Parts: sequence; structure tokens; C-alpha cells
Amino acid sequence: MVKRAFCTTISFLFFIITCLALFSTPAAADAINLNYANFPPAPTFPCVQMERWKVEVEKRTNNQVAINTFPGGTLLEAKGMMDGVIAGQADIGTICMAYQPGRFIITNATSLPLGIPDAKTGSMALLKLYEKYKPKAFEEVVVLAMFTNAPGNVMSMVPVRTLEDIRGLDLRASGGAAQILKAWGANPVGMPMPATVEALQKGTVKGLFSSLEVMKDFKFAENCKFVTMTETVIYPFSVIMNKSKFNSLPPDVQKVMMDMKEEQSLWTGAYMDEQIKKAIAWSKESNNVEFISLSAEEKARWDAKLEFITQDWIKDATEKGLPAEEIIKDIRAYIQ
Ligand code: DTR
Repeated sequence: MVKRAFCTTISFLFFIITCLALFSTPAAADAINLNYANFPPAPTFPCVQMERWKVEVEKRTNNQVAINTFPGGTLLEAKGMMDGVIAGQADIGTICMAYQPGRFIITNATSLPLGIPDAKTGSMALLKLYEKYKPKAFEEVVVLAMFTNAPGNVMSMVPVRTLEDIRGLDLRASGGAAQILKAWGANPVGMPMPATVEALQKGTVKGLFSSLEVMKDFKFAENCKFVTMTETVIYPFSVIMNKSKFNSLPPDVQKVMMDMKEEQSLWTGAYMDEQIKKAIAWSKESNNVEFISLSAEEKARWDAKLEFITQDWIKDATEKGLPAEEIIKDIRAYIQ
């Protein structure tokens, strides 16, 4: 009798252990490890969205994957990101397309002065554009998300109230934004965002042109006591994955990632827009930054200087065999 009860208990325990092994989430050691590289420092928005994606993917795949994140260029730097992911040096990476203007012609069209009002709208327009045209530039990777920052403003050590004030001013920008500064008469100095910290401290640049969350995230408000509200042009970003690594993943994991593409893009746009509000409040309160609004008349002068940029892009892209007019029409429609 005792022996029978003992056997039943043992069988029951065996059953429980088997169930646990079959249905529980795998231990970290069993998980598929993926390395995710990012170029700016951890508190900035491209890295915040990376951490959010990591948490969600691990949760939604029941920890079938474990994502190791590398912010701050510790695995791959800004300009080597795309090729690094293609070569498999990282499985996943975040790229800022403006840093390689000639490589991402179609998606970089979102950084023309077309009036994208905020990051949420920009992110959706960019993703739709990508989905429609599936540009060749992304042929060797799998796109996991697309998002933009908010429109750019001039952050500077000296006040910029008129076009005359910006003339000859050394301001950091890259990609399409550099072209904008040039059209306004400034002297654009190209470098990725992380390099701007030292350039401002050393005084090699007198300010920068970008979205305002950097006033707080990079503490630029400590150097730049003036912001001129131009609300002009965004920068497109993408999260990309090594294609063969993606193809090697179980189908249910692939599905989790693909199902998150639009959600993650939207989440990042909305997060960015919130950060802008916080950074403006923080810059005013903690660093006494002056925010300069341009009068309607003055703004019209600034906008007039940019009119040729989209026309030039259309001409150039058409010569390269791209449906340039249609791309611009689509972006304008997506913004609506
Ligand atoms: N404006 C682009 C992109 C950008 C905006 N905020 C951040 C933060 C961290 C890295 C890049 C960006 C730029 O100026 O580089």
C-alpha cells in the first residue's frame, strides 16, 4: 500500500516536472541571444525606444529571445551601423539615414521641407513611404521599425532673431538639415549627434539644428541659451536586422517582431513628441533658455529660402530613375 502511494507520488511529480519543462518560459541560457547596437548615449530617444522594444519582444516571445543592448556606439558607431548589421557584427541596429544621404534617397525625402508637424506624423509618413516603395537600400536587411525625430530648431549660444543673425554662424547639422542651414546663410558643420557635445564645449560650433529633446538629453541647454523656433525638417531613423539572423528565428518570434513594426514606430514618435515638451519646460526652468518665435513676416523670409530644395531633389531623384514627383506627393498626402 505504502509502496503504491509512493509510486503514485513519484509519477505525479514526474508529470509536474515534465509539464513545467514543456510549458514554462525557457531559462535565459536556452534563449536565442540577439545583439542590438545603437549609436547615441543610453538616455536619448533612439536608445529609449530600443529598451522598450527589448522588453516587449522578450515578454511577447515568452523569453524565447534575449536581447542584449549596446547603447553609446559600444558595438557599432553611427556611420558603420548599416554595414555592420549587414555583415552580422550586430544582429540589430538603429540607423539615422541622414548620416548617409546618398544611400537612402527615397526615405531621406521625408527630411525635405514638406511641413511634417511632429514626430508621430513623421514616423507614420516614413513607415508608409517605406512600405510602399520598399527601397533597394534596405534589400539586405529586415526593417523592424521606422521613426523620425520632431522638427528641427536652432539652438545657439547667441540669439538668432532674423536671417541676418544666422548668417555665417557655425551650426552643427547633418544630411538634409545641413542643406537647410546653408540656404539660410549659416555655416553648417557636419557630425553625428554624439560628437556635438565636445564641439559645443570647445566652441568649434556655436550651436546646432535639431529637435529640442537634445536640450535636455544631451544637456545642450547648459551651452545654448537661445532657441529659435523654426520647426523645420525631421530626420528619419530605422531599426534594421541582419537578414539571415531574422530568417533563422522561429516563425512565432518573427511574427512578434513584424507585428510590432507599426506599433513601435508610433510609440517612438509619440514618446519623442512628449520629450520635446519636457525639454522645453526644463530648459526654461533650469537654464533660463530664451525661446525666440519668428514673426509671420520673418518666418516667410526663412521659408522662401527653402523653396528650391524640394525642386532640386525632384530633379536629382528623377535623373536617378526614381518616381520623384510621386514620392513627394505621397509624403504630402501621408502628412495630411
Ligand atoms: N536630429 C538628428 C537626429 C537626432 C535627433 N535627436 C537625436 C538624439 C540622438 C541621436 C540622434 C538624434 C541629428 O541631429 O543627428
